[in-house]
Amino acid sequence: MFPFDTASPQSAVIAELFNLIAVIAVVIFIIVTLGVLWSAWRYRHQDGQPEPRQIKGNLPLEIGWTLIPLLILIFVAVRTVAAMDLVDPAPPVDPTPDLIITGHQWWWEIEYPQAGVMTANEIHIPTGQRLLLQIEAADVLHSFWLPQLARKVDMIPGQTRWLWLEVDEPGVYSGACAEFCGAQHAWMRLRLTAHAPDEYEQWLTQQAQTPAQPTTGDAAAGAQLFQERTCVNCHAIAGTAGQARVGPDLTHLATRATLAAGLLTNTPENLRAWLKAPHTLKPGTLMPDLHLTDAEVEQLATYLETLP
Ligand code: HEC
Ligand SMILES: [Cu+2]
Repeated sequence: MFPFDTASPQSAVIAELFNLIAVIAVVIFIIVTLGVLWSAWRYRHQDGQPEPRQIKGNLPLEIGWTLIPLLILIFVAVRTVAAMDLVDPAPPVDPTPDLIITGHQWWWEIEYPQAGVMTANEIHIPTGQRLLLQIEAADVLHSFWLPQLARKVDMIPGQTRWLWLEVDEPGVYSGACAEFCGAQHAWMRLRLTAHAPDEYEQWLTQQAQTPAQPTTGDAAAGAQLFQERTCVNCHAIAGTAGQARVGPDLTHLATRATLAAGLLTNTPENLRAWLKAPHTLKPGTLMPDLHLTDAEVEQLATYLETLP
């Protein structure tokens, strides 16, 4: 979980470069600081002491302190370019993304174009495969960042960027938006689960299913409300008329671990609290408070929970 722990070949290369530059910088810092302290002490004002020897125009010194930093910088530049080449090779000419990630104020849209799966805020991938991510922004600048796995990628409206992503070990990895994007920037969290390949296939197959719409009870009443109470203008649920992409896809909401981009764990109580008063929980969120009655909240939540 510690952000300096690496969990992908790409982040290992980044960490190695970071450590190398940090060591060089610390050594230079120590040498310069000791030099400054020593001269300040050695040449401090003392009565009767003559002016120290002046070194203006000393050719060997001037060549030395130009050449040494130049060589250090060339070394760092060569290592940096080599690391960039390993971490971030150019995408193929006609790229087919495995995932499309779009930053929204304040949540992440996650699409698996080949499987036709849409989800939000929680990425699932198989281990040991190099995936190509297409990175987009819907509204303002965001930045896609999974510290243990890959470099940061600025998300810029109207510009497509590409990122290679690969994870060695199954597990859950945290990420966040790394570019200030408005009031709830801090609650734009990301969660990546890396599965063994067969487990991943199960997850993907499940997500690709269109759930049956309920026909009785609270759940059916909730389905009706979902179409009537403007939810449908912003949210998609597969198998219904709702196909909007203003807010997160809710088809398989019940399978997600969190709500509202990491703000809440996905429990029945939290789902109801969110529908009742999204702005109390996430001030400024673009999900409107629709002043639902407790009965309506209950029906909508039951509906969303019955869609597996
Ligand atoms: C104007 C567009 C809009 C309308 C209308 C709207 N929502 Fe939302 N909804 C959003 C946005 C945007 C978010 C993401 C909020 C965030 O995380 O900041 C959201 C989040 C949610 C979430 C949490 C999803 C997740 O994956 O975290 C649920 C559940 C939800 N809405 C249900 C509803 C229901 C039910 C209705 C109708 C009563 C509704 N919404 C109406 C825009 C809307
Ligand atoms: Cu953001």
